[in-house]
Amino acid sequence: MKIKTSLIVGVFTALLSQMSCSTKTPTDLTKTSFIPQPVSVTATGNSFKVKNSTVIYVQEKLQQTGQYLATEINEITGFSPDVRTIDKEPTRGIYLTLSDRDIELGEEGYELTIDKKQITITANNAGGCFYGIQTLLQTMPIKANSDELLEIPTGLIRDIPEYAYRGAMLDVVRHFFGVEDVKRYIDFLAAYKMNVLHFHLTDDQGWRIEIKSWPNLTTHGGSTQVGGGVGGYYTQEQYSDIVKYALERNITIIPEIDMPGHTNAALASYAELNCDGKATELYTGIEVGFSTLCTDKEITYQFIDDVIRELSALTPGPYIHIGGDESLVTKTEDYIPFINRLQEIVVSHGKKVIGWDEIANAKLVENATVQFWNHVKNATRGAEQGAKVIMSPASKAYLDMKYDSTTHLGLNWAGYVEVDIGYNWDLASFILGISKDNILGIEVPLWSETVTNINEIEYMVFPRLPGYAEIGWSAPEARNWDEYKLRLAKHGKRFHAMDIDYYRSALVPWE
Ligand code: TNX
Repeated sequence: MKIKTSLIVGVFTALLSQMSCSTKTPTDLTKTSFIPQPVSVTATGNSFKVKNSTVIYVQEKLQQTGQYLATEINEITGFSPDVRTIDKEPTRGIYLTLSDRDIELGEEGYELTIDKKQITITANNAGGCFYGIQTLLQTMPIKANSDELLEIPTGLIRDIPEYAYRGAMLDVVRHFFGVEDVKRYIDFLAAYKMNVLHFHLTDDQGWRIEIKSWPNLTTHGGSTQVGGGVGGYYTQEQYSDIVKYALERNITIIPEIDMPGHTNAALASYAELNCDGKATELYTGIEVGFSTLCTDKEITYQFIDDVIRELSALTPGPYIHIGGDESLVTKTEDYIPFINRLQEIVVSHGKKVIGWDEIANAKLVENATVQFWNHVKNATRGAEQGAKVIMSPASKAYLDMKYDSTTHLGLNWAGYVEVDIGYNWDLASFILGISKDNILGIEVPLWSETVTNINEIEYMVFPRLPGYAEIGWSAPEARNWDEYKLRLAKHGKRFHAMDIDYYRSALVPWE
């Protein structure tokens, strides 16, 4: 009899705890696995309920940001929240507001307050608000269960990025990717608070951006890719559409025209750009370092001026990337004056120069930025000239490096980059003598010799991208692999729900 009673009590308790488990409100904000890790998260133990009637209130200048949030909430819940412009603080709902009193938040910081009745995101700029939204979205599932109320734990988050430049590169030359694929890539960056897409638009295998004054660049030069496929290119309208899409997500597009090497597609399209006056054949292999513009012909500089002029007019962001890497068949005595003159052309069109680390061998113009990828000496030379450095060390940050010897895609010339290798390093201690003051931020390039479609992009990008985003956003003291891998594991569910084809690294305890 005694046994029976305790059994009944036991079963009853188990049932009760199961019931309370399935309907339990998530009330501890500090338990959310945010990536990147915010500067501070405080929980207040209650919850905000997102309902069909929830309204998004915005200040005048934040209408578009509010609309973005409404679309995201619609994707998650199926609700269609109203976005209303308001000029004083509401008493309930979600409120996006700009403040100019919180100087500490800088250009991109934000404060997110979640109360029982109201969620408020405050920032100095729309960009900061956008990041507050990204943090808020990480408190919600990618798709909510329709029969469950969406509840968000209450608390306060204050957050400011460590570095101003947090980017990824996409090589659309070796294999071409259409506008929709590029937009999906941009969405990935935005979700993890990255703010730059470096667009590698020209190389030996193709020219991917329409230049109206030199039409053969795309009609001929854009007509193939690695392996001999049909290639492709963006019209100027398509490029502008991508720029706009990125801008709405606080992402700056940095277009790259790689010169004087990596130019076979241009050399094949216009005979006059070659020193011998003969057009080359189109190229579909993956060797590097065999092509060069003819640095002592005047037409070369006319060509560059036209290209940079058209591209600058299409690009609201401050930078043009001039490449400058692996110009193995350009003599040093030609390379240096060429880069010097090229920089002047960029400046004359009102843009700032970025180039791969080799450009530090030339005399850098004011405000030039050097992108370190492989040569420590070049990065140091750049810093000595007063240039800022973007950190993209191939051995840590190349998204086209294989995870391990069994990875079916990617290259391994810089080694294998498992998820922990990609995460476990710090920008400011990577190169002796290059400290935080010299560094603009991080960029992770995805070269596409072996990557042919969006699923393959996803496989190389995930799950490494969130870790790079965290390196750029969160202070090194706040980062540690053993703790990070648990948060990353929780994001596996998000990748899955977003239909991202990610690499299931054995180092991460996926849920
Ligand atoms: C080196 S990184 C290159 C690219 C290749 C890449 C492959 C750099 C500036 N140049 O041309 O695509 O390696 O990993």
